[in-house]
Amino acid sequence: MSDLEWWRTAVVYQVYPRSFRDSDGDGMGDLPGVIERLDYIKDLGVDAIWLNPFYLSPMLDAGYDVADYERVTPELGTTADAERLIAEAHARGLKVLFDIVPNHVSWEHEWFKAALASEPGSPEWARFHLLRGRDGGSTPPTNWMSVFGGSAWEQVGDSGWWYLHIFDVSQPDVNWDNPEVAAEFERVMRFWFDRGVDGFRIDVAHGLVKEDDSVESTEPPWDQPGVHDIYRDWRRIADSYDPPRVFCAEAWVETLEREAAYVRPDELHTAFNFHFLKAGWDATHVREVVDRAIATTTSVGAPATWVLSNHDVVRHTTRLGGRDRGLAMTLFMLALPGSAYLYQGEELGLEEVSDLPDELRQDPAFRRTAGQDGLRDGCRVPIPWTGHEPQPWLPQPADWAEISEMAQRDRVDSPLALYRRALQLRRELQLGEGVLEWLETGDAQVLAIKRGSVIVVIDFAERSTYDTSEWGTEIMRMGSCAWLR
Ligand code: TEU
Repeated sequence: MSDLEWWRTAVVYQVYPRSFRDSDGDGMGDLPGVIERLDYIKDLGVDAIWLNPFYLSPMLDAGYDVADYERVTPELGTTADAERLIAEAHARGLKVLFDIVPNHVSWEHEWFKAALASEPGSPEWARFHLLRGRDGGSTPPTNWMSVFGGSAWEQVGDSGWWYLHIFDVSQPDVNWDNPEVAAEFERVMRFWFDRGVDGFRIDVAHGLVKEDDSVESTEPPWDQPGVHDIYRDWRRIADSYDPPRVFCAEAWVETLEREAAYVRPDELHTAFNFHFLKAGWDATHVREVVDRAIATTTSVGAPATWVLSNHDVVRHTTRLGGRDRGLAMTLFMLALPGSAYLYQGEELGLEEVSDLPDELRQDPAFRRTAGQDGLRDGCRVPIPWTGHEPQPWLPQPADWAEISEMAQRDRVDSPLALYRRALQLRRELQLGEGVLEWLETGDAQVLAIKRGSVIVVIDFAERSTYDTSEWGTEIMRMGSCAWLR
Protein backbone atom coordinates (compact mmCIF):
# COMPACT_ATOMS: atom_id res chain seq x y z
CA MET A 1 0.00 0.00 0.00
CA SER A 2 1.43 3.38 -0.95
CA ASP A 3 1.77 6.27 1.49
CA LEU A 4 -0.87 8.09 -0.49
CA GLU A 5 -3.36 5.49 0.69
CA TRP A 6 -2.73 6.21 4.38
CA TRP A 7 -6.45 6.70 4.94
CA ARG A 8 -7.18 3.03 4.27
CA THR A 9 -5.72 1.89 7.58
CA ALA A 10 -5.45 5.12 9.56
CA VAL A 11 -6.45 5.54 13.17
CA VAL A 12 -7.94 9.02 13.38
CA TYR A 13 -8.16 10.84 16.71
CA GLN A 14 -11.11 13.21 16.97
CA VAL A 15 -10.32 16.49 18.67
CA TYR A 16 -13.27 18.54 19.91
CA PRO A 17 -11.35 21.83 20.11
CA ARG A 18 -13.45 23.61 22.72
CA SER A 19 -13.05 20.69 25.09
CA PHE A 20 -9.50 19.58 24.42
CA ARG A 21 -6.81 21.85 25.78
CA ASP A 22 -7.36 25.35 27.14
CA SER A 23 -4.18 27.35 26.51
CA ASP A 24 -5.33 30.70 27.92
CA GLY A 25 -7.33 29.72 31.00
CA ASP A 26 -10.69 31.06 29.79
CA GLY A 27 -12.39 27.72 30.46
CA MET A 28 -12.59 26.79 26.80
CA GLY A 29 -10.17 24.75 24.74
CA ASP A 30 -8.60 26.40 21.70
CA LEU A 31 -6.35 25.76 18.70
CA PRO A 32 -3.11 26.82 20.46
CA GLY A 33 -4.10 24.25 23.10
CA VAL A 34 -4.37 21.55 20.45
CA ILE A 35 -0.89 22.49 19.22
CA GLU A 36 0.42 22.24 22.81
CA ARG A 37 -0.83 18.69 23.01
CA LEU A 38 0.16 17.38 19.56
CA ASP A 39 2.99 15.42 21.15
CA TYR A 40 0.48 13.70 23.41
CA ILE A 41 -1.60 12.74 20.36
CA LYS A 42 1.46 11.59 18.46
CA ASP A 43 2.65 9.49 21.42
CA LEU A 44 -0.73 7.84 21.61
CA GLY A 45 0.17 6.27 18.27
CA VAL A 46 -2.53 7.53 15.92
CA ASP A 47 -2.05 8.57 12.29
CA ALA A 48 -4.29 11.58 11.93
CA ILE A 49 -6.50 14.06 13.73
CA TRP A 50 -9.94 15.32 12.80
CA LEU A 51 -11.00 18.61 14.36
CA ASN A 52 -14.63 19.60 14.82
CA PRO A 53 -15.51 23.04 13.39
CA PHE A 54 -13.64 26.02 14.84
CA TYR A 55 -14.80 28.56 12.25
CA LEU A 56 -16.43 31.89 12.99
CA SER A 57 -19.72 31.07 14.66
CA PRO A 58 -22.28 32.37 17.13
CA MET A 59 -21.95 28.86 18.67
CA LEU A 60 -25.64 28.06 18.80
CA ASP A 61 -24.77 24.50 17.76
CA ALA A 62 -21.22 24.34 19.09
CA GLY A 63 -19.71 25.65 15.86
CA TYR A 64 -21.80 23.62 13.39
CA ASP A 65 -23.47 26.95 12.72
CA VAL A 66 -20.79 28.59 10.61
CA ALA A 67 -20.84 32.32 9.90
CA ASP A 68 -17.57 32.36 7.94
CA TYR A 69 -15.77 29.20 6.85
CA GLU A 70 -12.48 30.95 6.25
CA ARG A 71 -12.05 32.53 9.67
CA VAL A 72 -11.40 30.98 13.05
CA THR A 73 -13.84 31.98 15.77
CA PRO A 74 -12.01 34.32 18.20
CA GLU A 75 -12.60 32.13 21.29
CA LEU A 76 -10.72 29.29 19.60
CA GLY A 77 -7.89 31.16 17.92
CA THR A 78 -6.92 32.71 14.62
CA THR A 79 -6.47 31.57 11.03
CA ALA A 80 -2.73 31.73 11.67
CA ASP A 81 -3.21 29.24 14.54
CA ALA A 82 -5.04 26.89 12.18
CA GLU A 83 -2.17 27.14 9.70
CA ARG A 84 0.40 26.56 12.44
CA LEU A 85 -1.59 23.58 13.66
CA ILE A 86 -1.41 21.98 10.21
CA ALA A 87 2.33 22.63 9.99
CA GLU A 88 3.05 21.35 13.52
CA ALA A 89 0.97 18.23 12.98
CA HIS A 90 2.71 17.53 9.68
CA ALA A 91 6.08 18.01 11.35
CA ARG A 92 5.10 15.12 13.64
CA GLY A 93 3.87 12.94 10.80
CA LEU A 94 0.20 13.43 11.65
CA LYS A 95 -2.39 14.09 8.94
CA VAL A 96 -5.05 16.71 9.59
CA LEU A 97 -8.73 16.60 8.72
CA PHE A 98 -11.00 19.57 9.21
CA ASP A 99 -14.78 19.49 9.34
CA ILE A 100 -16.82 20.97 6.49
CA VAL A 101 -20.47 21.86 7.07
CA PRO A 102 -22.13 22.07 3.63
CA ASN A 103 -25.76 21.38 4.54
CA HIS A 104 -26.44 24.65 6.30
CA VAL A 105 -24.85 27.91 7.38
CA SER A 106 -25.38 30.05 10.45
CA TRP A 107 -28.09 32.66 10.33
CA GLU A 108 -25.21 35.08 10.89
CA HIS A 109 -23.57 34.06 7.59
CA GLU A 110 -23.41 36.92 5.07
CA TRP A 111 -25.52 34.93 2.66
CA PHE A 112 -28.42 34.55 5.03
CA LYS A 113 -28.29 38.15 6.14
CA ALA A 114 -28.36 39.17 2.48
CA ALA A 115 -31.29 36.85 1.81
CA LEU A 116 -33.36 38.36 4.62
CA ALA A 117 -32.59 41.82 3.28
CA SER A 118 -33.82 40.86 -0.21
CA GLU A 119 -37.06 40.14 -1.98
CA PRO A 120 -38.57 36.72 -2.70
CA GLY A 121 -37.30 35.55 -6.07
CA SER A 122 -33.97 37.37 -5.74
CA PRO A 123 -30.64 35.57 -6.29
CA GLU A 124 -29.97 36.00 -2.54
CA TRP A 125 -33.13 34.03 -1.72
CA ALA A 126 -32.26 31.33 -4.21
CA ARG A 127 -29.32 30.19 -2.08
CA PHE A 128 -31.70 28.88 0.59
CA HIS A 129 -34.87 26.84 0.74
CA LEU A 130 -37.20 29.78 1.19
CA LEU A 131 -40.71 28.74 0.26
CA ARG A 132 -44.17 30.13 0.49
CA GLY A 133 -46.19 28.49 3.30
CA ARG A 134 -49.41 26.55 2.78
CA ASP A 135 -52.87 27.88 3.73
CA GLY A 136 -52.13 31.35 2.48
CA GLY A 137 -48.68 31.28 4.07
CA SER A 138 -49.61 30.48 7.66
CA THR A 139 -48.63 26.76 7.60
CA PRO A 140 -45.08 25.52 6.93
CA PRO A 141 -44.47 24.32 3.35
CA THR A 142 -44.07 20.70 4.49
CA ASN A 143 -44.51 18.70 7.68
CA TRP A 144 -40.81 18.02 8.04
CA MET A 145 -39.50 17.98 11.60
CA SER A 146 -36.12 19.34 12.63
CA VAL A 147 -33.61 16.74 13.87
CA PHE A 148 -33.45 18.90 17.00
CA GLY A 149 -37.23 18.92 17.53
CA GLY A 150 -40.13 21.07 16.31
CA SER A 151 -40.87 22.08 12.74
CA ALA A 152 -37.99 22.23 10.26
CA TRP A 153 -39.41 25.52 8.92
CA GLU A 154 -39.28 29.00 10.37
CA GLN A 155 -41.34 31.86 9.05
CA VAL A 156 -39.55 35.05 8.05
CA GLY A 157 -41.42 37.56 10.18
CA ASP A 158 -45.07 37.21 9.21
CA SER A 159 -44.31 37.28 5.50
CA GLY A 160 -45.82 33.87 4.75
CA TRP A 161 -42.36 32.77 3.54
CA TRP A 162 -40.50 30.07 5.44
CA TYR A 163 -36.90 28.90 5.48
CA LEU A 164 -35.83 25.31 5.94
CA HIS A 165 -33.58 24.33 8.85
CA ILE A 166 -33.17 20.59 9.29
CA PHE A 167 -31.23 21.32 12.47
CA ASP A 168 -31.46 24.38 14.72
CA VAL A 169 -33.46 27.46 13.75
CA SER A 170 -30.09 29.23 13.56
CA GLN A 171 -28.90 26.81 10.83
CA PRO A 172 -30.70 27.58 7.55
CA ASP A 173 -30.16 24.83 4.94
CA VAL A 174 -28.53 26.00 1.73
CA ASN A 175 -29.97 25.05 -1.63
CA TRP A 176 -27.69 22.62 -3.46
CA ASP A 177 -29.82 22.89 -6.61
CA ASN A 178 -28.24 26.31 -7.01
CA PRO A 179 -24.81 26.14 -8.73
CA GLU A 180 -23.66 29.12 -6.70
CA VAL A 181 -23.74 26.93 -3.58
CA ALA A 182 -21.48 24.29 -5.11
CA ALA A 183 -19.09 26.99 -6.29
CA GLU A 184 -18.93 28.55 -2.84
CA PHE A 185 -18.13 25.28 -1.07
CA GLU A 186 -15.52 24.47 -3.68
CA ARG A 187 -13.92 27.78 -2.87
CA VAL A 188 -13.99 27.02 0.87
CA MET A 189 -12.48 23.59 0.36
CA ARG A 190 -9.72 24.99 -1.80
CA PHE A 191 -9.04 27.70 0.78
CA TRP A 192 -8.05 25.04 3.34
CA PHE A 193 -6.56 22.58 0.84
CA ASP A 194 -4.26 25.38 -0.28
CA ARG A 195 -3.21 25.76 3.37
CA GLY A 196 -2.22 22.12 3.52
CA VAL A 197 -5.13 20.40 5.22
CA ASP A 198 -5.22 16.70 4.26
CA GLY A 199 -8.95 16.40 3.96
CA PHE A 200 -12.41 16.93 5.40
CA ARG A 201 -14.96 15.13 7.45
CA ILE A 202 -18.25 16.03 5.77
CA ASP A 203 -21.03 17.03 8.13
CA VAL A 204 -24.46 15.54 7.37
CA ALA A 205 -23.16 14.24 4.06
CA HIS A 206 -26.47 12.48 3.35
CA GLY A 207 -28.61 15.58 3.78
CA LEU A 208 -27.61 18.02 1.05
CA VAL A 209 -30.21 17.23 -1.58
CA LYS A 210 -33.87 17.83 -0.79
CA GLU A 211 -36.56 16.32 -2.96
CA ASP A 212 -39.79 18.21 -2.48
CA ASP A 213 -42.19 15.39 -3.24
CA SER A 214 -42.45 14.21 0.36
CA VAL A 215 -44.61 17.03 1.71
CA GLU A 216 -46.66 14.71 3.92
CA SER A 217 -43.69 12.97 5.50
CA THR A 218 -42.33 14.31 8.79
CA GLU A 219 -38.78 13.23 7.93
CA PRO A 220 -36.77 15.53 5.75
CA PRO A 221 -35.52 13.59 2.72
CA TRP A 222 -32.19 12.00 3.56
CA ASP A 223 -29.78 10.13 1.32
CA GLN A 224 -31.12 11.31 -2.04
CA PRO A 225 -29.41 10.03 -5.22
CA GLY A 226 -28.32 13.59 -6.14
CA VAL A 227 -25.78 13.77 -3.30
CA HIS A 228 -23.53 11.39 -5.21
CA ASP A 229 -23.08 13.86 -8.07
CA ILE A 230 -21.86 16.42 -5.56
CA TYR A 231 -19.26 14.00 -4.18
CA ARG A 232 -18.04 13.02 -7.64
CA ASP A 233 -17.24 16.69 -8.16
CA TRP A 234 -15.56 16.92 -4.77
CA ARG A 235 -13.44 13.86 -5.52
CA ARG A 236 -12.16 15.48 -8.69
CA ILE A 237 -11.17 18.56 -6.69
CA ALA A 238 -9.42 16.48 -4.00
CA ASP A 239 -7.59 14.44 -6.63
CA SER A 240 -6.28 17.57 -8.32
CA TYR A 241 -4.04 18.22 -5.28
CA ASP A 242 -0.64 16.72 -4.59
CA PRO A 243 -0.86 14.72 -2.44
CA PRO A 244 -4.55 14.04 -3.12
CA ARG A 245 -6.85 15.19 -0.33
CA VAL A 246 -9.36 12.83 1.30
CA PHE A 247 -12.90 12.80 2.66
CA CYS A 248 -14.84 11.01 5.34
CA ALA A 249 -18.63 11.17 5.15
CA GLU A 250 -20.83 11.57 8.16
CA ALA A 251 -23.90 9.86 6.73
CA TRP A 252 -26.35 8.24 9.11
CA VAL A 253 -28.00 6.07 6.46
CA GLU A 254 -30.18 3.04 6.92
CA THR A 255 -28.02 0.22 5.66
CA LEU A 256 -24.38 -0.56 5.10
CA GLU A 257 -25.20 -1.06 1.43
CA ARG A 258 -26.39 2.55 1.15
CA GLU A 259 -23.35 3.66 3.10
CA ALA A 260 -21.06 1.90 0.62
CA ALA A 261 -22.54 3.98 -2.21
CA TYR A 262 -20.76 7.02 -0.74
CA VAL A 263 -17.35 5.38 -1.06
CA ARG A 264 -17.50 4.15 -4.64
CA PRO A 265 -14.17 4.67 -6.42
CA ASP A 266 -15.05 8.06 -7.90
CA GLU A 267 -16.72 9.40 -4.74
CA LEU A 268 -15.56 9.77 -1.14
CA HIS A 269 -12.74 7.80 0.44
CA THR A 270 -14.37 6.69 3.66
CA ALA A 271 -17.62 7.01 5.60
CA PHE A 272 -18.25 6.49 9.30
CA ASN A 273 -19.71 3.08 10.02
CA PHE A 274 -22.36 4.02 12.57
CA HIS A 275 -23.83 0.53 12.36
CA PHE A 276 -20.83 -0.67 14.35
CA LEU A 277 -21.35 2.11 16.89
CA LYS A 278 -24.95 0.97 17.28
CA ALA A 279 -24.26 -2.77 17.41
CA GLY A 280 -24.21 -2.72 21.22
CA TRP A 281 -22.73 -5.33 23.53
CA ASP A 282 -23.99 -8.27 21.57
CA ALA A 283 -21.88 -10.98 19.94
CA THR A 284 -24.35 -11.76 17.15
CA HIS A 285 -24.88 -8.13 16.14
CA VAL A 286 -21.21 -7.30 16.27
CA ARG A 287 -20.25 -10.25 14.10
CA GLU A 288 -23.00 -9.45 11.63
CA VAL A 289 -22.03 -5.78 11.34
CA VAL A 290 -18.33 -6.58 10.98
CA ASP A 291 -19.01 -9.06 8.21
CA ARG A 292 -21.40 -6.81 6.33
CA ALA A 293 -19.23 -3.74 6.70
CA ILE A 294 -16.26 -5.56 5.24
CA ALA A 295 -18.33 -7.12 2.45
CA THR A 296 -20.07 -3.91 1.40
CA THR A 297 -16.97 -1.72 1.44
CA THR A 298 -14.83 -4.37 -0.26
CA SER A 299 -17.39 -4.60 -3.05
CA VAL A 300 -16.59 -0.98 -3.97
CA GLY A 301 -12.87 -1.14 -3.22
CA ALA A 302 -13.04 0.99 -0.08
CA PRO A 303 -11.77 0.21 3.41
CA ALA A 304 -14.18 -0.58 6.23
CA THR A 305 -14.22 1.97 9.06
CA TRP A 306 -14.93 1.59 12.76
CA VAL A 307 -16.08 4.04 15.36
CA LEU A 308 -17.52 3.70 18.86
CA SER A 309 -17.74 7.26 20.14
CA ASN A 310 -17.97 10.83 18.92
CA HIS A 311 -19.26 14.22 20.07
CA ASP A 312 -22.91 13.35 19.28
CA VAL A 313 -23.37 10.10 21.18
CA VAL A 314 -23.16 8.80 24.74
CA ARG A 315 -19.59 7.67 25.40
CA HIS A 316 -19.24 3.98 24.60
CA THR A 317 -17.94 3.06 28.04
CA THR A 318 -21.30 4.13 29.46
CA ARG A 319 -23.37 2.92 26.51
CA LEU A 320 -21.94 -0.58 26.63
CA GLY A 321 -22.23 -0.90 30.39
CA GLY A 322 -19.00 0.27 31.97
CA ARG A 323 -15.37 0.94 31.41
CA ASP A 324 -14.24 -2.70 31.15
CA ARG A 325 -16.66 -3.39 28.33
CA GLY A 326 -15.79 -0.13 26.63
CA LEU A 327 -12.10 -0.93 26.69
CA ALA A 328 -12.75 -4.49 25.50
CA MET A 329 -14.74 -3.23 22.51
CA THR A 330 -11.99 -0.74 21.68
CA LEU A 331 -9.39 -3.47 21.73
CA PHE A 332 -11.54 -5.60 19.45
CA MET A 333 -12.10 -2.63 17.12
CA LEU A 334 -8.38 -1.85 16.88
CA ALA A 335 -7.77 -5.36 15.58
CA LEU A 336 -10.18 -4.97 12.66
CA PRO A 337 -8.95 -4.30 9.12
CA GLY A 338 -9.58 -0.79 7.82
CA SER A 339 -9.57 2.62 9.45
CA ALA A 340 -10.70 3.48 12.99
CA TYR A 341 -11.81 6.62 14.79
CA LEU A 342 -11.15 7.46 18.43
CA TYR A 343 -12.90 10.28 20.26
CA GLN A 344 -10.79 12.39 22.60
CA GLY A 345 -10.87 11.19 26.19
CA GLU A 346 -11.80 7.62 25.45
CA GLU A 347 -8.13 6.74 25.92
CA LEU A 348 -8.54 7.87 29.54
CA GLY A 349 -11.55 5.60 29.91
CA LEU A 350 -13.84 8.60 30.41
CA GLU A 351 -17.49 7.85 30.94
CA GLU A 352 -20.49 9.98 29.98
CA VAL A 353 -21.21 12.82 32.40
CA SER A 354 -24.92 12.28 32.89
CA ASP A 355 -25.64 14.65 35.77
CA LEU A 356 -24.85 18.04 34.22
CA PRO A 357 -27.16 20.75 35.57
CA ASP A 358 -29.81 21.66 32.98
CA GLU A 359 -28.91 25.34 33.04
CA LEU A 360 -25.37 24.55 31.88
CA ARG A 361 -26.40 22.36 28.97
CA GLN A 362 -25.75 23.94 25.57
CA ASP A 363 -27.05 21.34 23.13
CA PRO A 364 -29.75 23.23 21.17
CA ALA A 365 -31.90 20.10 20.99
CA PHE A 366 -32.20 20.11 24.76
CA ARG A 367 -34.38 23.21 24.72
CA ARG A 368 -36.18 22.48 21.46
CA THR A 369 -37.47 19.23 22.94
CA ALA A 370 -38.08 20.42 26.51
CA GLY A 371 -35.22 18.28 27.78
CA GLN A 372 -36.41 15.08 26.10
CA ASP A 373 -33.47 14.93 23.78
CA GLY A 374 -30.22 16.72 22.99
CA LEU A 375 -28.19 15.25 25.77
CA ARG A 376 -25.00 15.61 23.77
CA ASP A 377 -23.23 17.74 26.35
CA GLY A 378 -22.31 14.76 28.53
CA CYS A 379 -19.64 13.56 26.11
CA ARG A 380 -18.31 17.08 25.53
CA VAL A 381 -16.98 17.81 29.01
CA PRO A 382 -13.38 19.06 28.69
CA ILE A 383 -10.50 16.59 28.98
CA PRO A 384 -9.09 16.33 32.50
CA TRP A 385 -5.37 16.90 32.00
CA THR A 386 -5.03 17.28 35.75
CA GLY A 387 -8.66 17.17 36.82
CA HIS A 388 -8.17 20.61 38.36
CA GLU A 389 -8.75 22.68 35.23
CA PRO A 390 -9.90 26.22 36.08
CA GLN A 391 -13.66 26.32 35.55
CA PRO A 392 -14.13 24.54 32.23
CA TRP A 393 -17.21 25.53 30.19
CA LEU A 394 -18.82 22.28 31.30
CA PRO A 395 -17.86 21.16 34.82
CA GLN A 396 -15.79 18.01 35.26
CA PRO A 397 -16.86 15.41 37.82
CA ALA A 398 -14.74 15.63 40.97
CA ASP A 399 -13.42 12.09 40.58
CA TRP A 400 -11.91 12.89 37.17
CA ALA A 401 -8.78 14.04 39.00
CA GLU A 402 -8.06 10.37 39.71
CA ILE A 403 -8.28 9.43 36.04
CA SER A 404 -6.72 12.57 34.60
CA GLU A 405 -3.99 12.36 31.99
CA MET A 406 -1.49 13.32 34.68
CA ALA A 407 -2.70 10.51 36.94
CA GLN A 408 -2.50 7.91 34.17
CA ARG A 409 0.64 9.06 32.40
CA ASP A 410 3.09 6.80 34.20
CA ARG A 411 0.82 3.90 35.14
CA VAL A 412 1.32 0.78 33.07
CA ASP A 413 -2.15 -0.59 33.84
CA SER A 414 -4.05 2.61 32.97
CA PRO A 415 -6.47 2.86 30.03
CA LEU A 416 -4.03 5.36 28.52
CA ALA A 417 -1.16 2.87 28.64
CA LEU A 418 -3.41 0.17 27.17
CA TYR A 419 -4.49 2.39 24.28
CA ARG A 420 -0.86 3.26 23.58
CA ARG A 421 0.20 -0.35 23.58
CA ALA A 422 -2.73 -1.46 21.43
CA LEU A 423 -2.05 1.27 18.87
CA GLN A 424 1.63 0.44 18.80
CA LEU A 425 0.91 -3.27 18.27
CA ARG A 426 -1.71 -2.52 15.65
CA ARG A 427 0.92 -0.59 13.74
CA GLU A 428 3.71 -3.15 14.19
CA LEU A 429 1.48 -6.05 13.20
CA GLN A 430 -0.16 -4.05 10.38
CA LEU A 431 -3.60 -4.98 11.65
CA GLY A 432 -5.22 -2.30 9.52
CA GLU A 433 -4.44 -4.36 6.45
CA GLY A 434 -5.25 -7.87 5.35
CA VAL A 435 -8.25 -10.11 5.76
CA LEU A 436 -10.26 -11.25 8.74
CA GLU A 437 -11.03 -14.87 9.51
CA TRP A 438 -13.57 -15.96 12.14
CA LEU A 439 -12.60 -18.88 14.38
CA GLU A 440 -15.22 -21.12 15.95
CA THR A 441 -15.22 -20.76 19.71
CA GLY A 442 -18.03 -23.17 20.59
CA ASP A 443 -19.62 -20.41 22.66
CA ALA A 444 -22.24 -18.07 21.18
CA GLN A 445 -21.09 -15.25 23.48
CA VAL A 446 -17.47 -15.43 22.41
CA LEU A 447 -16.09 -14.10 19.15
CA ALA A 448 -12.63 -14.95 17.91
CA ILE A 449 -10.87 -13.60 14.84
CA LYS A 450 -7.56 -14.40 13.23
CA ARG A 451 -5.61 -11.41 11.98
CA GLY A 452 -2.32 -12.56 10.54
CA SER A 453 -0.28 -13.98 13.39
CA VAL A 454 -2.67 -12.66 16.03
CA ILE A 455 -5.87 -14.15 17.42
CA VAL A 456 -8.32 -11.78 19.08
CA VAL A 457 -10.96 -13.14 21.44
CA ILE A 458 -13.80 -11.14 23.00
CA ASP A 459 -16.31 -12.52 25.47
CA PHE A 460 -19.72 -10.83 25.65
CA ALA A 461 -20.97 -12.93 28.59
CA GLU A 462 -22.27 -11.14 31.68
CA ARG A 463 -19.29 -12.57 33.57
CA SER A 464 -16.44 -13.62 31.40
CA THR A 465 -15.22 -17.13 32.21
CA TYR A 466 -13.96 -18.11 28.78
CA ASP A 467 -10.50 -19.66 28.83
CA THR A 468 -8.47 -18.03 26.07
CA SER A 469 -5.27 -19.98 26.73
CA GLU A 470 -6.05 -22.59 24.09
CA TRP A 471 -5.68 -19.88 21.45
CA GLY A 472 -2.18 -18.84 22.42
CA THR A 473 -0.18 -16.62 24.73
CA GLU A 474 -1.75 -13.34 25.72
CA ILE A 475 0.04 -10.28 24.41
CA MET A 476 -2.55 -7.67 25.31
CA ARG A 477 -5.82 -7.53 27.24
CA MET A 478 -8.50 -4.96 28.03
CA GLY A 479 -11.52 -6.22 29.96
CA SER A 480 -12.81 -9.36 28.28
CA CYS A 481 -10.93 -8.87 25.02
CA ALA A 482 -7.51 -10.43 24.55
CA TRP A 483 -4.95 -10.47 21.76
CA LEU A 484 -3.03 -13.73 21.66
CA ARG A 485 -0.22 -15.24 19.68
O1 TEU B 1 -24.68 15.59 13.10
C1 TEU B 1 -25.70 15.09 12.23
C2 TEU B 1 -26.68 14.44 13.10
O2 TEU B 1 -26.81 14.86 14.20
C3 TEU B 1 -27.51 13.32 12.87
O3 TEU B 1 -28.57 13.66 13.68
C4 TEU B 1 -28.10 12.94 11.54
O4 TEU B 1 -28.14 13.95 10.62
C5 TEU B 1 -29.48 12.39 11.79
O5 TEU B 1 -29.34 11.24 12.57
C6 TEU B 1 -30.25 12.06 10.55
O6 TEU B 1 -30.20 10.72 10.18
C7 TEU B 1 -23.84 16.57 12.68
C8 TEU B 1 -22.88 16.97 13.79
O7 TEU B 1 -22.07 15.86 14.10
C9 TEU B 1 -23.64 17.51 14.94
O8 TEU B 1 -22.82 17.81 16.03
C10 TEU B 1 -24.37 18.75 14.48
O9 TEU B 1 -25.19 19.23 15.50
C11 TEU B 1 -25.23 18.46 13.25
O10 TEU B 1 -24.54 17.74 12.26
C12 TEU B 1 -25.67 19.74 12.60
O11 TEU B 1 -24.59 20.36 11.98
